[in-house]
Amino acid sequence: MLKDEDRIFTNLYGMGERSLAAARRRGAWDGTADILAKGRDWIIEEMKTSGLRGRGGAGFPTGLKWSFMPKQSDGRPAYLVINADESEPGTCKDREIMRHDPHTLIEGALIAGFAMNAVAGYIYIRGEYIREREALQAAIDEAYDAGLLGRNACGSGYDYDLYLHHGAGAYICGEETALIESLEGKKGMPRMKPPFPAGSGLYGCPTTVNNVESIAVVPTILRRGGAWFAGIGRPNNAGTKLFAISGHVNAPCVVEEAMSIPLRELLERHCGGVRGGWQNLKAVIPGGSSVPMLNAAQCDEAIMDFDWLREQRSGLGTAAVIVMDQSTDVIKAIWRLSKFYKHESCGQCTPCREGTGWMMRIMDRLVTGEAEIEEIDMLLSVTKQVEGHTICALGDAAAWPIQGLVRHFRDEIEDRIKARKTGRSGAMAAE
Ligand code: L3W
Ligand code: SF4
Repeated sequence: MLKDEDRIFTNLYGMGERSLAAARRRGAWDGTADILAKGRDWIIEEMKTSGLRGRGGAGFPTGLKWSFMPKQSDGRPAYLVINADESEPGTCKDREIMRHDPHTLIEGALIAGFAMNAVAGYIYIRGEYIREREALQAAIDEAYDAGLLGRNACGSGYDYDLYLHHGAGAYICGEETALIESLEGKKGMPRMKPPFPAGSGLYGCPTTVNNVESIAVVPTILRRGGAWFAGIGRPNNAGTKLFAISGHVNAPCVVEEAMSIPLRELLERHCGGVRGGWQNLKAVIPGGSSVPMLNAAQCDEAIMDFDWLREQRSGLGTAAVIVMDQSTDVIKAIWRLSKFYKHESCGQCTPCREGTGWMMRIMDRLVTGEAEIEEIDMLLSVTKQVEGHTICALGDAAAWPIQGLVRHFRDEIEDRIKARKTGRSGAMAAE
């Protein structure tokens, strides 16, 4: 369990003001100039020591990612891009940072930008986050007025501008290269990688894309030391983490906890437990809609971190925990996600464009029980042809939840098909 003194986000619930003065009282912008004075190499090394892994879904080591940025300018400007296009179903953690604690993000953006010698930072916020955009812009304006951003930012001798840009409602713009395309004013379509953004990103220039939470934890890590952050959680799974918990719990919430907290403790300590008690649990999606679900037996043992969940053929993803009790029609839940991915596919690669349609159409038949038993394996085979064969991770994200469904609930799918054939009405009609 995370100790109160180790909490980074002390205004997560908006109990205090979000103004610069209030943020300063909570410890933000304390000694920022001293941190910058320690230099770029020190900052990057300290971030590596902290063990912070990216909080946007992939868990790539943040310090290592920063170290890919060129040390010496080759004439091209460098950029930091902050991914605030929080669109993964179930995920609403970055929203809380932006609307209640925006100065943690802005201070982090300055330090991260400095560490990678960026001339500017861009925060790409999802279009639907209108109030969050207003809160963030007001905080950016305050920071400029106080001399914390802009020319000679924070008295460091370093010039750094921070811009807020809003998206227009496309999930795919949360993929880092689609986001870059969108920032450039083009249609949000992912690029092939490599080159990675550090080599050629925004306007063909060195760019690092980081998630909001990854950047907002940076100032506290550097004030308290990388070793402090690394001491929370398990090796390779360090730090504090925001979990967004929704679904069949008594009190859904966003909460900052220690990485590697057991799932059961997370739900019972912060959410009043599963509706109807732990024994009423059916399945949990532990990391946003893109990762395969856990069944009840796995949930008994579950440790909420990157490595444990990966060993279980699931993932921490964005740490959006979607809880489903025994009343849940899991086939329908995954069918709904299939519709989502089909709708959000940008369509530029064939396995994803066609495969998401195939998967959704078979799911249409499974959810009503109209399918044949053989179609379950046909569906699995389609997921295998999509997985790993696309430009970006959306193809995988569409395939994995279905694979998890079949792995854990094949019996339920078969029962529905058999019930339909024998005329019993166990089947749910698709909406
Ligand atoms: C330089 C190398 N850079 C990797 C960088 C890369 C990126 C980061 C991770 O997908 C996942 C996805 C969603 N040289 C590099 C390198 N990098 N190798 O490291 O890269 P990658 O490709 O592993 O992942 P990704 O494309 O960033 C993200 C999953 O997250 N997801 C959630 C998505 C939704 C949100 C949201 O709503 N906020 O994030 C949930 O699971 O499916 O698997 O920066 O450039 N050799
Ligand atoms: Fe577009 Fe899908 Fe290909 Fe990603 S995997 S680039 S969303 S078609």
